[in-house]
Amino acid sequence: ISESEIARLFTTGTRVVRGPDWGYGNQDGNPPGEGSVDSELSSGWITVQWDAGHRAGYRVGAGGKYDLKLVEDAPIRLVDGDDKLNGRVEINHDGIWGTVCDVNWDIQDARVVCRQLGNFLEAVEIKTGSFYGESERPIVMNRVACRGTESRLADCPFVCTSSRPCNTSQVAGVICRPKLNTVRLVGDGSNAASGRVEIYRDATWGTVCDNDWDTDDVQVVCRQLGFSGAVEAKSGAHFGQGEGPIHMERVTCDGSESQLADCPSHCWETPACSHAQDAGAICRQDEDE
Ligand SMILES: [Ca+2]
Ligand SMILES: [Ca+2]
Repeated sequence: ISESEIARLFTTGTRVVRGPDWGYGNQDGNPPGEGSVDSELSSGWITVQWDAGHRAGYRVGAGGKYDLKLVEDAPIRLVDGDDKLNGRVEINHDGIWGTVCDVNWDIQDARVVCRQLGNFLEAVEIKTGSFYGESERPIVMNRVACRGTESRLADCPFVCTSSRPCNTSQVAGVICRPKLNTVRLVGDGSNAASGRVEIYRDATWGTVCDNDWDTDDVQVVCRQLGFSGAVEAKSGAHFGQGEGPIHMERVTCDGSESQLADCPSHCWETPACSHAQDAGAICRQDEDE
């Protein structure tokens, strides 16, 4: 996360938490607790007004030193779909999960939901009329009116159901999907930083053939996923064989591309290889540096 992204996150009023043993060095010696940001980031510093009464300064982000965590405000989730990317929209307000009414529910609203669930997601479709089943939970938002650019569903204008009740058969749902050319690392023995390389294309996840697969290619995959670089390219389905299409073959990254999809490959031809040749990647993690 960059300094400018941190500045965007730690704005005045943002709720923050500090756990036991989180003190970097001897930064303030204060106990764990909750509070809110009292002044915005300047020269790498913010001040926090703690609920316990004390006020303290924190240096955030510089050199990867973090003492604070944002309190996740109004988190959302999709439930009762066939995976985590589709389902009934639920939002947590004051510790209670509630649902959303489908009146005025549209794709602009769904865009905000999918983005809040993950930067790599986009909205495909909205569902209305309690498509994912009725729920016992209270309906807490009605006539949601997102512009589509908000970062959280809670930031969109809406009418409270205390003033405008909504029927339990009118609960809203959403279908999200990964954006085109999103990559992921999966398979046997995989973790966040290593696994079989899969890329999302033609509305489905597919693998990459290991012909010409090398560390220049892995470098690009790792950076696209937010790692600092590559450790090793793996071939021969090292992390197990994938399913579905093989989306790329003879990948020829020079290592400077920002995403795997920018690298030349034989994309006019059906790859002449099998899943026994699925490519893998091992990325560099901080503790390896
Ligand atoms: Ca709307
Ligand atoms: Ca290559």
